[in-house]
Amino acid sequence: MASIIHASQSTPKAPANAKGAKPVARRSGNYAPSIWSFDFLQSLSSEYTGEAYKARADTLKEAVKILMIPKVGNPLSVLELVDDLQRLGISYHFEAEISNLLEMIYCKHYKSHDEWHKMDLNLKALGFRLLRQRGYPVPQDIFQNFKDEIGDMMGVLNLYEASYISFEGESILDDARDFATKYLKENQDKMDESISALVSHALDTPLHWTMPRVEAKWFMELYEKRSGMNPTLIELAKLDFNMVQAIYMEDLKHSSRWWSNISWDTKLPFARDRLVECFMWSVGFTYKPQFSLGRRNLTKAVAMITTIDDVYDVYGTLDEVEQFTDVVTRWDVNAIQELPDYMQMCFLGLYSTINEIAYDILIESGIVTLPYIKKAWADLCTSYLVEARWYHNGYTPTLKEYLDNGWVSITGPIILIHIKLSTSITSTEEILQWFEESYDIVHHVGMLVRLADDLGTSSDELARGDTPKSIQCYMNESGATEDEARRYINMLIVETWKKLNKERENAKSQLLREFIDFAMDGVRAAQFTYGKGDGHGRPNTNKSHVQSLLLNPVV
Ligand code: LA6
Ligand code: MN
Ligand code: MN
Ligand code: MN
Ligand code: MN
Repeated sequence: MASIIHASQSTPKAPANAKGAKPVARRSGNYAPSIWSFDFLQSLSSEYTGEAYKARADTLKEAVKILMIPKVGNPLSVLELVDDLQRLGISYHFEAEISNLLEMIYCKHYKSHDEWHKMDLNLKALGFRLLRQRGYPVPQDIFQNFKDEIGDMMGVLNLYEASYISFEGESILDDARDFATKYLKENQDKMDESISALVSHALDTPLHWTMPRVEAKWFMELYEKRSGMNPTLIELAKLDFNMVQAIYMEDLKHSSRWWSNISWDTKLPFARDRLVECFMWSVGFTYKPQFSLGRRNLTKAVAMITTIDDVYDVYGTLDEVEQFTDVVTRWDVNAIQELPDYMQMCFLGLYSTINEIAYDILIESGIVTLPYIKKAWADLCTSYLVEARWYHNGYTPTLKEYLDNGWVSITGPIILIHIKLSTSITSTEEILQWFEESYDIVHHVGMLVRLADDLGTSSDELARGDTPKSIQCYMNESGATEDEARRYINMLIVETWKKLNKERENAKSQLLREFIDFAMDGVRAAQFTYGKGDGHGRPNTNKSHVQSLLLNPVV
């Protein structure tokens, strides 16, 4: 394992090591600087803020509610409208209307097996996906004879998309996914251009795994060119995208002021400076305009996580990270003088920011949440320490050992706790109930984000010296090649999604369903961030998406 060792003279002051003698040998991340300056971020502004835009958007929404939704007739056009609204990123304005439409469609066409033979594969598959995504119990048996029902390409494409909303053990859907994937790949040269664009897009990432904002941006362009497209919908979609983007800009500017004030980018130069990339995560988890507080708090959390992760993985000595874990676990500001200089800044920055987040939540909801948040940080640091010990002892864990810790160390739990507490809480009892009900969901999300992160980051991590990740643990215990290990990890991702899908169907309360929707969006953000490499650590990987989602309005 090649690791790049640097002496510490580039830091502001070499931290004293235990014996106070020779300089401490430290690894380096060799991270590229941020590509987004403070001044640039503060200069962002959008024209889409005034009353005139809001009034126009309201008019368009009314037109959709009054003139469009009540007029759709047959089941296919109802489902296509719902699908279009979702893909255009505006379905959240019509939740009640969509619920009514789907309830009607479900009762009439999907509830009773006797109705199924009247539908073609396309209608079955589109309805299956839209209904199951919202928790309706449509069984996989609807596709019992799918191979005899292959007709047009749209049917196969919708079957492909539907097959991702599967549960464990549903072999018809596994077959359907394999079949449709192969069929679409093999027939791509025989399709119309418009369908071929949809198919390539779907084969790259199925809809169920796609970040809603990314899909909206992509789909608007396609929809606009479609014959029979609705001008009201496209105008609303564009306007809404731009108005929501204006809110993101304010959230981002706010976050960037905090990041500049805390000064970690200059005072802790060994760590990644990735404020905008951290903000992208927050949009991934909560894209809806009303969740500004959630996005702002989450951005702070992710930025601090990114730096502290580098302390454990790259910069800190084992003694130092043992000590840091202890101080965070005790949440003891009085212990700060015991820490090396650079860790004093880490701890006090963390301590102040977390206390402030808890304070903001207290103002907003009247509820004391600090005990839960600081416990989450203690758990995170403890999981980081486990990995640091493995690394320093040259130990390769089994895949199971690794993942039992890795779902925590990837920050699934801590991020979801910040989201839950920053979005919708009404009482302490509700928080306690949430902890109980959400444990499995949080576990699955942590696993998925961990596996996606390992696929995208472990090559760089190993090169700089880091604990073996899931791919290497699996190779070590099974003798598999890296390719085989990556395929195995991808299979685990499909299987873990199935568990998460089941949780969505099983969720009894509206609050839990809303939480799972955040959680799934977070997994989508992870698959997006790491789909083409390390989109969090290497700033150019997702630069064009930052521009397209956060900076440039749609025209
Ligand atoms: C991952 O970096 C990192 F810094 C994150 C902030 C992960 C983001 C996950 C979220 C927000 P790295 P490691 C859910 O790949 O060391 O270094 O755990 O993480 O593999
Ligand atoms: Mn900077
Ligand atoms: Mn790391
Ligand atoms: Mn780490
Ligand atoms: Mn990683």
